[in-house]
Amino acid sequence: MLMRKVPGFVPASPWGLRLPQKFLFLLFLSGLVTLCFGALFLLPHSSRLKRLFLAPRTQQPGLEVVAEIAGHAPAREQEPPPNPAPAAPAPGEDDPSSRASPRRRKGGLRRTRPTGPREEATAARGNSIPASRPGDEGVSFRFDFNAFRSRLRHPVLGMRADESQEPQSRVRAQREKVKEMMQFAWQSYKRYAMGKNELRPLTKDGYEGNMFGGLSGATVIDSLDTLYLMELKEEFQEAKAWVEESFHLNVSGEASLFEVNIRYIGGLLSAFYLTGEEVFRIKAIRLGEKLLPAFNTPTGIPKGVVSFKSGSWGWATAGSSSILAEFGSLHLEFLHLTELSGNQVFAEKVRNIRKVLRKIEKPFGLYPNFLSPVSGNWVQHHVSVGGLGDSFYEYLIKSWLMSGKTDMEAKNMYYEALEAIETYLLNVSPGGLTYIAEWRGGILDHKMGHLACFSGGMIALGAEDAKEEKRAHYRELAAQITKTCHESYARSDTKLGPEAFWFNSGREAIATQLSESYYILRPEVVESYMYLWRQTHNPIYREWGWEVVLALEKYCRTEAGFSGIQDVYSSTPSHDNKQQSFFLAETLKYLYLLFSEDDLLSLEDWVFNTEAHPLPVNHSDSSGRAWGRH
Ligand code: DMJ
Repeated sequence: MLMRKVPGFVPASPWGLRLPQKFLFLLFLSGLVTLCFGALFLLPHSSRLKRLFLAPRTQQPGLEVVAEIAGHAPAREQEPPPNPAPAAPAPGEDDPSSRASPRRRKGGLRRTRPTGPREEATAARGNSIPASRPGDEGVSFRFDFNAFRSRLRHPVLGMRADESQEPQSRVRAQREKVKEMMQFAWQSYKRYAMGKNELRPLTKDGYEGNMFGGLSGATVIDSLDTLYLMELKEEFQEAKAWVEESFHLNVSGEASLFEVNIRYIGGLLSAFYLTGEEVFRIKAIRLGEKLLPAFNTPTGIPKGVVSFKSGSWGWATAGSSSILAEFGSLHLEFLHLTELSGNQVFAEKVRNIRKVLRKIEKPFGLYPNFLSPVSGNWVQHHVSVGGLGDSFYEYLIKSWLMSGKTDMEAKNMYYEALEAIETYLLNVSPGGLTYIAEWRGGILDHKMGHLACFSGGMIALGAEDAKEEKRAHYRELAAQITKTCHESYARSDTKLGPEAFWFNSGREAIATQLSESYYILRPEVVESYMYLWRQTHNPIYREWGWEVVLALEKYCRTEAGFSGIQDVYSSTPSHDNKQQSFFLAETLKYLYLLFSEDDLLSLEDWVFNTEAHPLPVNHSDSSGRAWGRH
């Protein structure tokens, strides 16, 4: 309605109020509105009122991720929001959709969130943290551990070759030796550094480092599955008790998303799948939730560093690019986090990463190592199958295998990437050694990092599913690369390999400077021996593995644990005073598997994450049910 101004006339308000009264009324009204909105934003996350006003969270059916894992397109393709949606409510958080489902209520599981670490442990033991999550049909989620175990094709620890028949066999003695090394590494850590991230064997104390955002006990979590499979039962119980009572997640530092994922999440997931102990499942999920803020970038490609500080957006304080090997090595663990929690957010995050990578243009079909999480463009054209790139390729072929060979997208991406690598990076030295060089915008660095030596095992693992005409070729390529990596060990004084080695001016498979001559107990070479052994049963791989055992004993074993060395070309090398957690997770595990029967953690049932933590393959039964679904 148009109000015309009449000079000298003060209009009464529509409610017949005078000016002072009207002013007071408006003042009161604005106060009330401010109060209401203030209250809305100050209320706790779980508040119903807040849910009413803020964007609703969507929960997709648990079966959708199984379909995705099984290689079927999800029913609805979802564009990732610029700032991805928050995680579905954490276990114990109030979720309105749970009220909508009488069937879910009937499940009767308490949804009280423990408030501190001790409560976490207690709740875990008593299974009072919910095993159920809402699906879109209101079907309660429950992970059925027994159903999962019944679908494995082999007993987890194998049929146990009848040891009494060959009590003195060499391979048995070799296996026992590796077990003794693990026991020694664990006991030294326990004695001098229990609860710290890693042991410093020379100074006989612990080391926290700055990769884990305040989380402790990396060595404990990394050791769980190795202790279990070596049947070091007492030691396993010590590790488990520490996780129950002392592994606290209420930390607030900045952590490497990749390292926390592969070591902690991977270690906890494996420990759960091997034992069915709820404490591992619950801690894995809780920790997974703490990683989600890292994905709050415009593209959904996570930054490398996540802040655990509450209320933080999780953006890294350092670095403007994300690293291929880091954001490309989340897929296996995150699908299992969804599997064990029913929370689709984890799977959505890695599905989005895959989508970005699939769409982006690749120079010559190669994947450069750095990507901007803001623009989604490559930052520079450095390509490597070693550090910065390595486990991205590994996770493509392992995603295919973990899906029960149904994730066609991963399979295609893997073989396409491998073809490009072969075309542009693969070389044979004048001395006949096959190696994968590094590529800088078209120029090759004729070097291989120790990290790149995992690729022999990866190519062997992928050979069986390649096109018929390529299979023998990939088997041979895997063997040749593994032989080259062995040469890098054989050409040193210690029979341990350097961090990087070159193929230049007549010098082949050796480091050219002291700064690349160190060995930090890395696993990649014995990892490839293990895969090549399982594929070929050529005794040479056990021989080469045994050479490594002897060298570790001679040069890396100290009075209080194992240590890296600073120069593999010195017969009296100095120690670096660090027993890396991956030595217990990977190096000793792969050596033990090398001297064991093939059905101990059979590759038909398990894939190893890039920290050697076994995660189960998705076998479905005749009705199409998979993993722990029933
Ligand atoms: C481990 O943490 C993992 O294997 C990772 O993929 C690479 N680096 C170390 C071992 O060298």
